Parts: sequence; structure tokens; C-alpha cells
Amino acid sequence: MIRFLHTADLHLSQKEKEYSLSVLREIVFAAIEEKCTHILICGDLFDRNSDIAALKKDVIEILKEFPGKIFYIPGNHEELGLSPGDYPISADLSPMSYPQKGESVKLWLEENDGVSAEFFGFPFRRNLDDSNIQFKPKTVLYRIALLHGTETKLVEYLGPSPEEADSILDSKPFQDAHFDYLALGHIHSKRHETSGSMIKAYPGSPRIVSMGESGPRSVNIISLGKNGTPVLKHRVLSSAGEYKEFSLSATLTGEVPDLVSVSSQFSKTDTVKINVSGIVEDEHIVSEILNRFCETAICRKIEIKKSDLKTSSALIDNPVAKLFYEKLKEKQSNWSGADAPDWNQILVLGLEQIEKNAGKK
Ligand SMILES: [Mn+2]
Repeated sequence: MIRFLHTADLHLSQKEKEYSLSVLREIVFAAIEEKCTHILICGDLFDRNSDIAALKKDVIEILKEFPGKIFYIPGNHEELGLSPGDYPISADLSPMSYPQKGESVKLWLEENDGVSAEFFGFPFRRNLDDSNIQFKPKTVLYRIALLHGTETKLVEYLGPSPEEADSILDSKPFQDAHFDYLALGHIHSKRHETSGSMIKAYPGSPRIVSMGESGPRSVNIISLGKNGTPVLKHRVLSSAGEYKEFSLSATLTGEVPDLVSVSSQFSKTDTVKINVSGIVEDEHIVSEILNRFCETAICRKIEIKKSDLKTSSALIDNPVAKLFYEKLKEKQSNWSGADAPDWNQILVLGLEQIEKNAGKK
């Protein structure tokens, strides 16, 4: 049996050193626990080229804990900060094995327990298709490729980020050469597809690289047995946490009543974004409440978006709005019935309508 852990797009960075290295540690731990013989790292292991020199000592120390082999290809991010055409890896990154400068592909031939497999590692390049790759007839049980780029059938939407639109991968030559598994990197959300008998899979980024990357972060574990069919499973990484986003509204007096219930919906490894909207009388009060919340929130990272928050004074410069506001306040203070309406909602709706009509003139 050959069993490998497939990951990509960890984006180790000095900026988030502790967090990104903690996820690398869990990846190695997972590979050991799953009894993997190999780890495949399919590009963008480092966020920028300068991160290689800065973090290589820590990375090597962590990777040395793994008793099997580690195959690696550089992605487009390893080139960031370099002059075009320069090969991104000049340092010795063993125990990782990877294509060297000038090598357009590296072939590893592996055998374990009567199971044989070829692993082809392609360093990132912007054009990889029928015209520049050719394979000899398959003589082993499994053929695996390590690739970094956008497989268009697996990625339905190619924008607005130009990142996804460059580096198109054509999987046809791999299918024609009877590959069994394409170990892909570049796309940060996990996905896979089987075409014919070939699995094409992005494990997704094993950590949160950018805000908005929601869902559990995971790696792929692939088992190659004697029957010639790879078996794929996902393994969630708990140290990566999850990205969680909440939309809350502030009351006119600046309180955010749902903040309390939100804090029970994330944990210390999570990355949190809270969008606050509404109309408030005094922006300072709501800012103070939100700052205090951020200081005490138990999570890895928190960001609050206040751009949808409006102050009533700005709107009340409009004489119609001012009249509406005063009438509403009067009605509110004279209210004696049991079921009081949501005054804040009425105010927000009313002011929004007045603002919209004012804009039409
Ligand atoms: Mn990439």
C-alpha cells in the first residue's frame, strides 16, 4: 500500500508565522497518524519568495518529524518578489524533494508492498498542455501528477481575481496517459471530480489565507492499494479554525443586541468578521461597544466592518428627514399600547426612503 497526504496552498508567511506553522505541524501529525508513506505539497507552500529564507529553518524542523518521503513543487507564490524567469528555490529544503532549476518535470518512482506508482512533479508554469508534455506508456499500477494551476472544468468561475484566470491547466494529456490522480494546487476551496478513472482534486488551502474562505479546512488522504483504484478521503485540520461571518444591526442608541449570542458561535482558532449596519445617533458609542467586544473576543482574528453604519445626524440635515424623526420621537414617547412597534426599524426604513427620494431630485 502507498498512502499519501495531499496538500497545497498553505502560504506560510512571516506575517502569520505562528498560525501557519501550527497548521504545518498538524499536517505532519495527520500524515503520521494516517500511516502515510508520502506527503505531496502542490505549490504555494510559501506566501512569497522572501518567506522561504525566513521560514525554512522552522519548516525543515517540522518536516523532519515525518518518517516518509515528501514531494514538493513550487507554485506561483514562490515566485512572488522575484524577477521573471528566476527559479524560486535556491535553498536546500530537504527533507523535501522537488524539481531543481532547469527541470521541467521531476519523476519519482515509488514502490511499497507490491504497489508501484510514478509521481510526476511539474513546477508552476503558465503554459502546460499537449504541446509540451509527453509520457511513455504506463508500466506501473498508478500514475500521479503534482500540478499547480487552474483546471477549468473544476473551477467554474474565473474572476474577479486574476490569480485564478492565469495558469490554465489542461488535464487531457494526463487522461490520455492513464493518470489515476491529479494532485492539484492553486484553488483555495476544496473540490474534486472523477473523469473516466482519473480523479482530479484540489484539497483547498489547509488554513485560512484570506477573509471569506469559509468551511472546514482539510487535506486529502489517498490510499493506493493493489486493485488499481485510488481511494480519497478528506481530513479536517482543527488548528486551522474556520472563517465565520455575521451580520448584525445596531440600535439607534448604539447598542448591538446580538453581539452576546454571536460570541458563543466561534472558538479560539476561528477567524471572525462582523458586519454592523443600522442608523445610530452617536457613532462613538457603537464604536466603543465594538472595540470592547474585539478586545475580549476569544478567536484567532477578528475584523469589524462598519461602513454600512450611518449616523442619524447626517441624515437629519435633510428637513423632511428631520420632521419625520421628530414626529416619530413624539409618537414613541406618547406610546402607551402594549405591543410597541420596532421604532428603530421604522426610523431606518423611513430615513432610507427619504434619502432615496432626495437622491432622485
Ligand atoms: Mn497559487
